[in-house]
Amino acid sequence: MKALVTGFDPFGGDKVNPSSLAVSRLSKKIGKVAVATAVLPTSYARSAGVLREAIDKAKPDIVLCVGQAGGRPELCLERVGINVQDARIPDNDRKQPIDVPVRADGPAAYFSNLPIKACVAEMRKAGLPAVVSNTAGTFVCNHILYALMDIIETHPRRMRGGFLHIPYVPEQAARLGGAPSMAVDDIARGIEIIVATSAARTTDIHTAEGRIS
Ligand code: PCA
Repeated sequence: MKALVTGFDPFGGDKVNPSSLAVSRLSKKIGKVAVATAVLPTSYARSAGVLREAIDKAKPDIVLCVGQAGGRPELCLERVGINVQDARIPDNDRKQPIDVPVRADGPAAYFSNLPIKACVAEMRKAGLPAVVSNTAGTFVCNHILYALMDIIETHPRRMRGGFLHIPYVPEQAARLGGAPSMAVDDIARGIEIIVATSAARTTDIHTAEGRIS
């Protein structure tokens, strides 16, 4: 079995993006799963094309895209990508779309088809704070989750995919004062647990992870 794990390049004036830092630390093999990695540009226009090329090259069974959600305190495994782009800040191409669909004729949303609740349970068992998140926002990370699931939906090969939002790393939080952070090795461990759990099972567990907000 093969997995592709992607991170993003830095955006919004930051010098690092913890997602690509964590992805660069992954083992080449997680159990029996061979792991390929790629870094996507934080660009609405270019990210999905780079992802598609990486998928064509790696031919993965599982695709996990990872991105920074500065300010979130936990590993957030996303449930859904929505068909909207609404940027609060410009992307790395200085583009700032407002209320534009990811795919004009696409469905309103796509759900991740990874066993997200089982993955969250396994991360917690390993001592990592993790949650199921019901919004990936409306910036490039939501865009890529939607685009990934759209690729999977229309691809001849069966694949499963999802998206992990991660906190700042301590070196970012040290500059920001008061922001929650997580060590990059813990983030990498969380990613490895998601890959291993997704490889081990196709169905999810039936536990309540719903939230009021
Ligand atoms: N986080 C941004 C895009 C790239 C990244 O790492 C987001 O949450 O949309």
